[in-house]
Amino acid sequence: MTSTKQGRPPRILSGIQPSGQLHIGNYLGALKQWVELQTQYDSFYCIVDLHAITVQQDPAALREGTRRNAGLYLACGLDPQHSTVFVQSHVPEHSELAWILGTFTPMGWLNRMTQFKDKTSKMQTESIGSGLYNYPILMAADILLYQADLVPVGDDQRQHLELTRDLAQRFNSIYGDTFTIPQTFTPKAGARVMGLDNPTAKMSKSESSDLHAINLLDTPDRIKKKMMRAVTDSGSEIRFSDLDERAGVNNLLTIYQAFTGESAEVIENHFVGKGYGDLKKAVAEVTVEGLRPIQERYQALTGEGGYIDEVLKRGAERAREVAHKTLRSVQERVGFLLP
Ligand code: ATP
Ligand code: LTN
Repeated sequence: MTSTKQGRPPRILSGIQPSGQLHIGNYLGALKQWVELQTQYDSFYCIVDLHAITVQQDPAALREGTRRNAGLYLACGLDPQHSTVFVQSHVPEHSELAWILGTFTPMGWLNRMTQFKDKTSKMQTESIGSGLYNYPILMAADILLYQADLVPVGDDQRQHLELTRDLAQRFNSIYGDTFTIPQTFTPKAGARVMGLDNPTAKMSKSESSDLHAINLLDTPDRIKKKMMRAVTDSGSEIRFSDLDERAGVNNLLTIYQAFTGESAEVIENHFVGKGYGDLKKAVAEVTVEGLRPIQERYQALTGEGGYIDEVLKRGAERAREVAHKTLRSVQERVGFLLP
């Protein structure tokens, strides 16, 4: 690990909501990079339950989703020796810093957030919770509390990261150097995996259609069935493309590339003279093989009673140490009388 100007190893923070089943978009866009980066950074990876409740959750399902996310983080390869894995609500500093940052956030900045617009486009204005509107502020608090240098996320989070940087800069310019300005890290392949049933919309946990997403715990049979029914087009050419009408085939090729790590050229050559059926079969195969070790580790981990809870407990303790230090310095700078 190299060290930063503060004389400590560079840090990472990222998180995923426990709002449903994790899918290959979450894996290829985020988790896979987390695992690859964990040995080079002091890494903090959280399960963002405070974010999840910005839309209504069933309490039992939320608890179960939180444990399942933790198990999947570990099964994907996060190693508690290298990574601090914790639940966001176990570290109350997140909510406290979010409140303070909110007082520095112009509504104009929040009004520009496209994720908020997308998520609320079909809701009645009166029923939209203010937590959903303030969501990016809590995300900024998550990142800034740990003085993260790097935030590995999928493409859809770029705008939230920009707001985080703007907020940090605004605070620093008023009160002096307080927060590290974080960089965004997105993968070359897999930063934006699209829905199999609708390749013009990103794959998402909250989409209810059964054919929309490949979940990390789907059986090989289900993966094959979903892939074979993925939307393509009426053409026959198997090439990467940014045309909307080619989005289905492009998405399948992207998934193939993210799992195999092969170049676009090698992949296109591989599929010369083949049809969409062959492509779907090949993508299903690399997906099944890519998820197999994760599923095996997940079964083993969840069989070890208490292991996941123990990792989360230790993770929260370590996270709190770091988070508390930043919060204290913020409270001091804004002029709170410290107890
Ligand atoms: P929800 O539908 O509940 O809002 P989501 O599936 O979009 O959830 P998040 O918890 O919002 O997932 O995202 C967690 C991480 O996974 C983020 O880094 C996000 O950028 C990444 N991610 C989510 N969906 C995709 C996708 N389709 N392709 C690539 N990365 C994705
Ligand atoms: N908003 C993110 C999840 C998230 C996050 C974070 C990601 C919450 N806090 C901090 C990176 C860093 C999303 O993917 N919807």
